[in-house]
Amino acid sequence: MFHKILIANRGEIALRIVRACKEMDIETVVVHSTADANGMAVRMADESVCIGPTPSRQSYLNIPAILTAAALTNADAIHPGIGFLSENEEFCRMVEEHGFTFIGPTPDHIAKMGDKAVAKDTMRALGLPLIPGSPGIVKNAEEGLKIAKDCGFPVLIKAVAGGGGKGMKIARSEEELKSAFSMASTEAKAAFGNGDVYIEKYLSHPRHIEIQVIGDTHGNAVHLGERDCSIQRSHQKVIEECPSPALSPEQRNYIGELAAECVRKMEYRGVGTMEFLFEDGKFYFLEMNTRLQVEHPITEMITGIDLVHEQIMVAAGHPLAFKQQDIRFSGHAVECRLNAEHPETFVPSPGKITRYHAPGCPGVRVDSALYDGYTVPPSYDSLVGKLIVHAKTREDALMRMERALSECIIEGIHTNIPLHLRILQEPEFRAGQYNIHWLEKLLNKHKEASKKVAS
Ligand code: MV4
Repeated sequence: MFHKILIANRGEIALRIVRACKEMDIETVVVHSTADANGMAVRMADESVCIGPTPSRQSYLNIPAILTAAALTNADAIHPGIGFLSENEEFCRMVEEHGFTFIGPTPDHIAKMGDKAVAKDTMRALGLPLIPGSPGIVKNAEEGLKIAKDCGFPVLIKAVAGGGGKGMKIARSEEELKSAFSMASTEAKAAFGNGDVYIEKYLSHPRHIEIQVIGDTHGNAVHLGERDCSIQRSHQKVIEECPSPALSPEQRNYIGELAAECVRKMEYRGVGTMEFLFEDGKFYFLEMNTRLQVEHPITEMITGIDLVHEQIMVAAGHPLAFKQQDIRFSGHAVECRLNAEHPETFVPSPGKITRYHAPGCPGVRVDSALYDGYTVPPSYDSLVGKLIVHAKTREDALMRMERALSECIIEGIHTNIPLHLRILQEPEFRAGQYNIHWLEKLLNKHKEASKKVAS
């Protein structure tokens, strides 16, 4: 087992990993930028190394600085956390080349799943259902028209180099296709330096369902159920829950087993998440994330499995401690992402925390690095914590979430807690009747309503 792990990340996820290491009696080194010198993870780690100034490029993305810190502190392994270098093939390769263990998949799997076309080809070959459309890049509008006619309008023209919703154009008819095709390609060329596009059937009202998987280096792989991540705004998840209110036990087993089978066949090592769109009872593979996810705690709450603990065990060469038949799903979990932002304008709201009180009682978990007197820096993303609840039923979990949110005190900055409370009041949300567009439609409705009041 590792003696010392270096955590190449910051904020709540760095603290999350420090905590898992402490429970495993593994020493921790946290690297940080000058802006994060007072971060909770730095305070809780056994050691910390300042690796550069505030800009991520000069700190959390600074590969030589991170590797040097690992060497100077005699770390055995490096945990990349989420974001930053966590899906960077070159970093993964360099970590291994310098004699450290990368706590995550192999560089080849990072590269394969990081290339959307290769990921789709891999999953197609493994029998996963894909969104109908072009097998690869579409050279021109004429070719695009043929594909659109095959799969039926509306279609989505997607930039190969795009992601997170960037570089996507809808075409609802033959007439629209030509202009949409050239706009998508031109914009992609300008935005990403690569104008290649592909075409897919446009799914107009899907849910975003992701499957948690984990594989070891002994040929074992299991799934840990799904998470419904459809409550999102501008491609940023806001609330996640599991199990999904939209899936039947049969659908859950079907897609879970399929995902686990793919991981087994790929000989994938570590935790991973397979993302799907789910519409009218059908799943469509979107992409695979080769890292831990922000929303991993809700899966931990219903399975009782510590995913960071498992990541470390697998990276150290241990076989999974459980088979698929050992995994039990119990109750319902919900996560509200706590952002330092204005609840209506979403403008980031960094600053000094003048008062902080976290909620408690059974079934309430707070993953946050906030504390009284901490200053939220303006230079990183606005996520400052996650409020997670667990209860026997979805109704009880939503009730508990409302109580916990109301009890949560974070003063000195704006947070999106009022937005969460508003969402929880919505009958459609309480009924589990929502898709990926639901929140943005709700916010637009509120915006229209407040304009009317103002006029
Ligand atoms: C789609 C889609 C509908 N139909 N593809 C957005 C970012 C990228 N991950 C893929 N995305 C989508 N692809 C087809 N053929 C709708 C989306 C989409 C979306 C997907 C998942 C979660 C949130 C989303 C928000 C807007 C659009």
